[in-house]
Amino acid sequence: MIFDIEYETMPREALEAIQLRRLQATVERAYATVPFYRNGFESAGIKPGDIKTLDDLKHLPFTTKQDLRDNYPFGMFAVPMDNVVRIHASSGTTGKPTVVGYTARDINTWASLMARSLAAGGATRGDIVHNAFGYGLFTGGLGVHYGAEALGASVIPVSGGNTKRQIVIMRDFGPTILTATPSYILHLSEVAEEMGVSFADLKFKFGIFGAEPWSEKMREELERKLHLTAVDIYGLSEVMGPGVSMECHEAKKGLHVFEDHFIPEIIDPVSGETLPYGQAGELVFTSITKEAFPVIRYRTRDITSLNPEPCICGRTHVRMNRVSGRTDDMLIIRGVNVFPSQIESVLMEMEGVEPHYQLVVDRVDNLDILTVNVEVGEHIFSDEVKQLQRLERRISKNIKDYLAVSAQVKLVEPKTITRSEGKAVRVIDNREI
Ligand code: DLL
Repeated sequence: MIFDIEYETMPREALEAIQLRRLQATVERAYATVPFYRNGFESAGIKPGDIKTLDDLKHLPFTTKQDLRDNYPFGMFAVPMDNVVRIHASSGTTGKPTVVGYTARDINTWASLMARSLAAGGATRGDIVHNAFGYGLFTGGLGVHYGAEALGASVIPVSGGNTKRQIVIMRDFGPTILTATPSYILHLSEVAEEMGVSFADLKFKFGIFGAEPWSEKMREELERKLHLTAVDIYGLSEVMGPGVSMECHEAKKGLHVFEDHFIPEIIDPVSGETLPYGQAGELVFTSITKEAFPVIRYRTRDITSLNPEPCICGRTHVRMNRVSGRTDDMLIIRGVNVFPSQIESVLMEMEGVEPHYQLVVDRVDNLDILTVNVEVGEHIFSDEVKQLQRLERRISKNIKDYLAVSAQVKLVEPKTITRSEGKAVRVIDNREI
């Protein structure tokens, strides 16, 4: 397997020359083989030959999730089905799933990128990877699996669920790398505690967590509870799966985008204008090496910003700051924008509050009411009602002070909020649209 790690530290100019060649080839092929792209380019009055510099990318039309749905299931594939060796799909919360395909070469590229991601996160050949990302149509399980094998590590394909059995495996097999969604990790640590297994006695060195937003405070909490170094992994099935960008364990400060395969842009989600480095907006990706499912200016709906500063790890690839949320997860409560991850940061500052919460939004008499249900520890819950009410008021005040949003806070009994085995459902929106 070729890992192409030399690209990770390449001087900018050399990297950009490679990106341009790859972009031109991708645009040519998408135009020639996918009617959606050909029609889009034609409506915009652009021919593939017009892409002469990387900057010309911004003249190409965007691709949205709706476009993928309109071409469900295989309409965006750029190769005949004979050449497709794998299909994944993401369920999404509404509408049809988005379906993506991979050629044999795409699978190799992905495995190599995932090996590079795991290495950036601290893994090496001698490691044992406990892979608790779900296997199946979701890209997390198989993505990590192929990457770990390509790296030469030993992978335990436990997937999500059967949590007690997972704890026994962790104790008996001695895995050194843990991969899962942060919300499932919380659940795992809780079950371990119930079973009398302490993470301090396990062998984990690094936790590679992602597939959902998680705050810096949550990182601290997980590192403390699990006795490991936690790093963030990002990706989406439309662009490839996990391994689009990855935090290095040396800096733990933003995720390096694998720019030899993907070109990131940040746009203003309303005007579509490209934004400069440092400014937060919607992340857009163009794939430049994929065969079966190339994406051109795909709007991820994820909110972040890009940081071009050099990193202590030596990688020259631009970093994206951790994703704070999705444009479609952003709650607008009486005109104030708020992401669940911001509420999470406030909650996790508070003594006695557990990292299990859910936000419920209702509309009463045309007013949006945000309720934050949050668990507290056993010892707190047995306190007097008055004390609990005081804590509720304190949390509510902090949310108001930090985020300028009014919320009703409800402390709930330990273990009453549904635990997640994959991505947590943080928001229940009861408002009628
Ligand atoms: O979640 C791929 C993945 C698997 C990434 C395992 C990391 C680890 P999808 O199911 O298509 O793919 O969901 C993609 O999840 O657009 C983000 O909104 C969110 N997401 C993924 N990683 C992160 C992260 C996989 N590290 C969607 N931080 C993306 C915040 C994330 N959000």
